[in-house]
Amino acid sequence: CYAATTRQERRFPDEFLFGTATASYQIEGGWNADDKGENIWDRMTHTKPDVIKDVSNGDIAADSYNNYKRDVEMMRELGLDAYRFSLSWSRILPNGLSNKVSEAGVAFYNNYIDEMVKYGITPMVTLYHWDLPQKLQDLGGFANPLFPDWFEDYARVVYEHFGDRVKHWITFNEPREICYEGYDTTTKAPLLNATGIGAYLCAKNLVLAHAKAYYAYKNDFAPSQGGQCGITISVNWFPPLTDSEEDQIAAELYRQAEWGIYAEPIFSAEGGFPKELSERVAQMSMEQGYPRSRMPEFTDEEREFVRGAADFFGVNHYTAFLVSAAKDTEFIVPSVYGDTGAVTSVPDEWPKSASKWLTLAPDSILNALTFLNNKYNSPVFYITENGWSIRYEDGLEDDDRIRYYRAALESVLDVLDAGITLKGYMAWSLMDNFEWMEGYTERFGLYEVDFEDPARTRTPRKSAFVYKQIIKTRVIDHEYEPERRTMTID
Ligand code: PNW
Repeated sequence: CYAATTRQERRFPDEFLFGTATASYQIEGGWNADDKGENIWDRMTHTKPDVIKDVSNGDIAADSYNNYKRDVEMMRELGLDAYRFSLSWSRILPNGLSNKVSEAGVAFYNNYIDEMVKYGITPMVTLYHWDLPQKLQDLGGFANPLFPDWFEDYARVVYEHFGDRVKHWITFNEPREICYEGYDTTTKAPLLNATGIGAYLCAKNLVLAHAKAYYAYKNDFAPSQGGQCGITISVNWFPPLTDSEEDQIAAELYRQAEWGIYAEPIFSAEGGFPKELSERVAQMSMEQGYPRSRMPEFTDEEREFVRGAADFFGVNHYTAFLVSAAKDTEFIVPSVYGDTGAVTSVPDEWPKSASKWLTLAPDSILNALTFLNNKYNSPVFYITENGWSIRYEDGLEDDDRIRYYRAALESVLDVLDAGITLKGYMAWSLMDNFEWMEGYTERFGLYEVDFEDPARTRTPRKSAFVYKQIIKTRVIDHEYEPERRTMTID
């Protein structure tokens, strides 16, 4: 019968959005083009170049500032339904504040968006993907209580200029990487290293900023522009290593610290920070001699304001880790993971990428999305990033990336079969780019970029042909071998 055949074929629905994702600092270059202001990645890479593995930076990157037409041509070659990219705040507002809007900055994004829309590609725009204007960082950045106002002001400028064509808005990309890596440790700009303190402060202001930008859109723009606004959180899968009670508790605390402190205030029924973790931080803070918890509280009004402030949940998903209760591990005190008392491991048999943290874990998309769907009362989901790294030397034959994408997309089909509302999937990334602290040593691109070449020539890898075939046929054919490797626009 027809139903049985379609189930067997496992097709992606026609309205499912297939896309790719990028981020401004990682691809654009043009770091000081026209009147663009300095951001925290410009400052860090220029003043502390050694923190980047290959002592590189994003000054030119893939030079999308000049190559945007080629970028859109690649989207057309792949047959993408959608493209997720981010705006550089200091390109639009050179000083960070909205009293001065850069004409050149706005023109660049207008051109980029127009070129996509011309060919029927749906733009999905992230307002913030880690490149804070330096002037706002000088005032404390996400730790300043005025941060939510600054972000709302910026968001309004953006909706006003681009909202006629952009209907999918993402406020922040990955709060954990912003707050934990940037403020609690030294693994991302601005290297604050305020261990056990920075992440929690930043988390509260970030979700407030998100909610302000969300309601600005909902109340003042959505009625005429008719789009959606959400947030993207990195959610990997964190099962307990064993069934023991202590490993299960450890896994729950670990999930709360990884993504719960950002997701819970927005998507849970109660709002606010996750209960078990906030109780533990309060208790440990007391034992450590602090006069109050290192994790700030929400007032009732703030809690209500943030709760429910999203039209969709964007998930960046890459991998899984097994969690167990720490035994003899010495944690830095205080610290976020010290607060959890949990450690992670990865089985040897999971295939490894070029990135230390990234392995191919079975069924992790289905497991993570099922967990979120049950916990947060079935929101609308988009997978806003998912991808696999190789090394430059690996060239164009990226068979292990193909294996990863096929496994991931089978898991996406499992999610759809389970009745979860997942509306799209963005592969990270359209092309090789500046991989933050790893510089250009790890390559996530469906297209290779030659960073030695002033033209930044882009060449499709084998995986690009495979992804194209899946988008076109809406089916995963595990036997498909692209033969003639010339890209065309179909
Ligand atoms: C994402 N993890 O970061 C970022 O949004 C991208 O800018 C980045 O280039 C991409 O992933 C690849 O690294 C993540 O530990 C980094 O699972 C690490 C994790 C997740 C996301």
